[in-house]
Amino acid sequence: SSPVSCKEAETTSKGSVNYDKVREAIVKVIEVDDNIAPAMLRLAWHSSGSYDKKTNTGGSDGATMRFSPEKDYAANAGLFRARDALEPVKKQFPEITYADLWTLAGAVAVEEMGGPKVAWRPGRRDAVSGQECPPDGRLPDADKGTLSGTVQHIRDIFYRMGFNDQEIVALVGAHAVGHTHKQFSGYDGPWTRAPTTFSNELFRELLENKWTLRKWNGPDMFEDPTGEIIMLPTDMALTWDKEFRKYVETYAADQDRFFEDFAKAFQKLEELGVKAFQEEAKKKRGWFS
Ligand code: ZEM
Repeated sequence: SSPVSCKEAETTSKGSVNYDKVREAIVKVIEVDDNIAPAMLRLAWHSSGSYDKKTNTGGSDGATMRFSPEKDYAANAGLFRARDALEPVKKQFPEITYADLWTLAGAVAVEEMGGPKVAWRPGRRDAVSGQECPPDGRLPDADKGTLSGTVQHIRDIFYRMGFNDQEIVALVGAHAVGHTHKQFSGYDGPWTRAPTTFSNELFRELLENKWTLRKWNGPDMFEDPTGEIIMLPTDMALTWDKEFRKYVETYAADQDRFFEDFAKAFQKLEELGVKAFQEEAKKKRGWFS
């Protein structure tokens, strides 16, 4: 008998999971506190956005953010809120993997906030230790000090995952929902006045409001004339770079188009590096393509 390989030691969701029931349980968690929905969306993004195309490492497969060192990376500060909120759902449905649960919660959160339906399918494994954690530094910083440096950084990070400029702008449209938190990132405030409604409002605010650098002793950040809503340097950069701006304008004018493109890009994000899906695609392609 052969020794147990790493792969066999990992667990996958068992066939018996009723995903509609899991969806309902996630919805119930959101109904208790709708501020958790943006945090769930961010958990799904940060567990998936660690993917590196070249080495085919990182990504949602494994749910490695349960472990150190990944859970302690500065970029992931505050995401314990979403992980903890989903723990009772995992207890109720122990057969689902964390990796499937977190990505499903991201899709359900988008839908519950009034966004598009995101196609989602199960098949992600759970790693059994932090050994598979991706290295720190794979998620974007909100500021690289200069406009050109910040624009280049956004492209470096998202091209590494396999996204193009249009997909980048669509994905960052998620900042229509949620808040920045002083205690987690140093930034402070929501991007829109409807932070639990998924919409194209980030793009409309970017183009139609007046943004100036906030005068405070926190990190460089932009605010509107009321000081109540904010933009990160990376958000502003989408309007200052000519290529990015084209898509900001398209999405500001056409929410349906934004929803369609976001749903596609977000499904792609959640499926980056998922071994079961890669195997399936390989089989489908066959030998010669
Ligand atoms: Zn975010 N994001 N993000 N993002 N994000 C924050 C919060 C949220 C960047 C970033 O630095 C930050 C994407 C892309 C990028 C969400 C979703 C998605 C915060 C505030 C920061 C600093 C964290 C805090 O203080 O709690 C950067 C630099 C990005 C790319 C350039 C993409 C892509 C997302 C989803 C598809 C969401 C929903 C939040 C709000 C979380 C919450 O707790 O309310």
